[in-house]
Amino acid sequence: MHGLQALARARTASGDLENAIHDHLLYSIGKTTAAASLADWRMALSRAVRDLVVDPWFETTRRIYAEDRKRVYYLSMEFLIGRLLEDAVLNLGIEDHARRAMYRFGVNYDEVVDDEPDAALGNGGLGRLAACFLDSMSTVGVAAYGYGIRYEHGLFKQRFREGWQIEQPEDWLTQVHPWEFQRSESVYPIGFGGEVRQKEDGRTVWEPAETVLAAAYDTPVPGWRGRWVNTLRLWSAQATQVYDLEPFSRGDYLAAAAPAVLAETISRVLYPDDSTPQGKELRLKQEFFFTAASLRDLVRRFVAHHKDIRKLPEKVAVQLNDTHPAIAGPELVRILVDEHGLEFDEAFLVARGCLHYTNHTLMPEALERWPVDLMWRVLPRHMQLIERIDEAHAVSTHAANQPRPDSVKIIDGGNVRMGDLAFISARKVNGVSALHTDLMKRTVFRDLHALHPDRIVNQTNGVTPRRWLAGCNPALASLLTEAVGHGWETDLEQLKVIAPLADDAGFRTRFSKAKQTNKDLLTKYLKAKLDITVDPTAMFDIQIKRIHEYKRQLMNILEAAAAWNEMKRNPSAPFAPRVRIFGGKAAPGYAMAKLIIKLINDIGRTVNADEETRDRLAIVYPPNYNVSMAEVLIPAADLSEQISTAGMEASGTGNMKFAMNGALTIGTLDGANVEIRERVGDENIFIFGKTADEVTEAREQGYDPSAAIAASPRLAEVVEQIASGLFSPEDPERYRALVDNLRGHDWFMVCADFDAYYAAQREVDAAWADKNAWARSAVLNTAPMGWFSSDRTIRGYAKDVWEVDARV
Ligand code: CR1
Repeated sequence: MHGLQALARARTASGDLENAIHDHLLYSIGKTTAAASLADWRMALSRAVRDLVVDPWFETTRRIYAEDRKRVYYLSMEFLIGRLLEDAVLNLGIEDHARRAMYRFGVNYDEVVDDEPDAALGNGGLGRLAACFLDSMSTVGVAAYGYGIRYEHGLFKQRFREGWQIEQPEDWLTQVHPWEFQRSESVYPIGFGGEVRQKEDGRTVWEPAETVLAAAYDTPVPGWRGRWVNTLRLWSAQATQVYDLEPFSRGDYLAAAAPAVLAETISRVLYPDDSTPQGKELRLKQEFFFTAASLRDLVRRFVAHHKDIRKLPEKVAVQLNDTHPAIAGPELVRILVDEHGLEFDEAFLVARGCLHYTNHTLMPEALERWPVDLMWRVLPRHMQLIERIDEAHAVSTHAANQPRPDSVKIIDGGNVRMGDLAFISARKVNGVSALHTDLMKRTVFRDLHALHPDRIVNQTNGVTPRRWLAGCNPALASLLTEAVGHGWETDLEQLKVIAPLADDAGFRTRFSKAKQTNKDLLTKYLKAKLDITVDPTAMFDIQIKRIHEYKRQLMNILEAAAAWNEMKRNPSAPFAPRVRIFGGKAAPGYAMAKLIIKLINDIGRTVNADEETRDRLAIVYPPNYNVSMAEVLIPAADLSEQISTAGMEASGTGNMKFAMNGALTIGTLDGANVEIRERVGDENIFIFGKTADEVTEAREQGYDPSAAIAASPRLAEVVEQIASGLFSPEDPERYRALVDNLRGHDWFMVCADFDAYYAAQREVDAAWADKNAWARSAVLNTAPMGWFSSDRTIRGYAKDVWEVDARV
């Protein structure tokens, strides 16, 4: 049967799916129904669902070739895709049948879905954005490949031991990954080190000292209803030689295996740093490894059907997700010059015609720099070309005698600055929110922007409403479908229709009921998984994201402690009962972030033990926050904490997911919060604190946190309690470094914004007291979220950046 027909049938009848599951269990997994474990059932169901995607996948490929479409290649070190089974079932529209089929086998569908390990091939926002973009490119019909690394170990698992973060290795690939196809024909040798030689015919050749193989594994990415299916191609590192026979025959088995172990190290683990790179040689090798393999692959695909390599930009748009793949500039030039015989100038133009770069952060410590000597050692030919690119750029923008500011140099102070390399190598450079894009022009890229005023564009981030509304929040999704009909899943602007219903008491009640259903589910989840009891009628106040000083989880927990003090002092004060939930991991080497985790847990321990305040305040920090946990937390949130120091959070995407699911935001005017406020209106969001310009100004004027503490008795009290060991009686000195930093430095302005935050939280309490008004605001948060669908974002890239069709 034709694949599309099979898919259509699978949507109308469950019998076929049932047979397919049964056959896979028997013939692919090799188990009988009687002997099958939960994991076996999951494999069988996953395989049966994957089968339904394969024909539409080939169909999509045929169309792309037939129409000779320009393709997008999204190069990203991270794809935080999470679980795939439930998402595929949702996208294909076969959930009822999948449920029924499993039920007939006597198996609980929800347990099967829950058995899947998260594919945690990313750290946070940047990686999750890439995953949302894959979903949207398949849904709006952009011909695309995602290219990344098939890490054997994704982001570490977080445990708490006495409240301290402990990292444990993640091992999602110890089980078969049922979604991927190994492509043994797509294997490329990737070189490192060695020498560059000038041939007699004038050609330059790079002779690497070491070679590792990049082997392709493909995962199909079905869009809505399987009408379009793109590919996520992840590269796994393999040794050119599995065994070194000489030491093996001597009986030295370790030495015999060593080359393979070393080679495979390249795709072994994801670096667990978010926004703060470590300049490790292995990381540089990872970056070059997947970038070079991806470029080799896309050039091969192009030349198979087109004669003139100079026409590459007509058919190829490469997106560099941050600077991690920025070596693509020199590598593409190298391919064009050394392998295709183009002159440097022309090669650079062709390369630049294909490349685009997204910047995700302005923090100076987050901009990648590689020492020049390391680069010469690992990538000698690329280093030559980087010098050439730097020089050519200087010549084209500055007269010979005109001084060139350091800020427009790629090589500076013994380092290669990857942001500048990416900027100079790219046709378009984009920021991820309006504010961030504006700040890019005014700060990090000010001088480059002046030289190339048309290059920077904005593409505000978005999130896929399939996973982050339809999938994770069935209660709200069905209410929305009743109100506006189907169609909002792929056209989120349709939700605007519910705005007037905010004034309809019946609708508000149903909206609140959906929220309560999700809060009850979260309550059960916390009880079942962590044995934590919370009151589902309390306000669920949630901050989930990586732990970072600029994200200010510290300010959140300080405010919780100040509220607790006030409750004790003034028992009749009108505090709304709250469950304050934290979730997130700290980079293993980030000592201050780990201390903040411990502080949250210490304050939680003290506050949760207090009988006097138990009915109004609980602090909960479930360990190992990941995509699957977010899918339970976000639909259950009443209040979304987006409280970064203004100017520091490039966009945020959690903020969008919360608002979409009807949570109200308390936040600063940072990143995409600004655009959320524009849409939900001032009266449906709690904005506080310094603006980005005010933060800069305060720093310039020599901000002194001790003055801010002195001016705020509540803050002073909490800081003193922490300093004196109230929350850590077994080790009163524990928070010395944290307190010293707050009193003496406080770069992220926790003290400066504290009182404003405290006041905003009391406004939240007051608003919570009027359940009707709160529900109204919640509806008015969901209604205008069309702008934050990643479909909108992808259409923007397709039009303004890639110049490709978006059409299924
Ligand atoms: C930013 O911190 C943004 C995501 C996706 C993060 C966050 O504000 O939403 O990117 N940056 O654009 C990042 O991970 C390496 O930098």
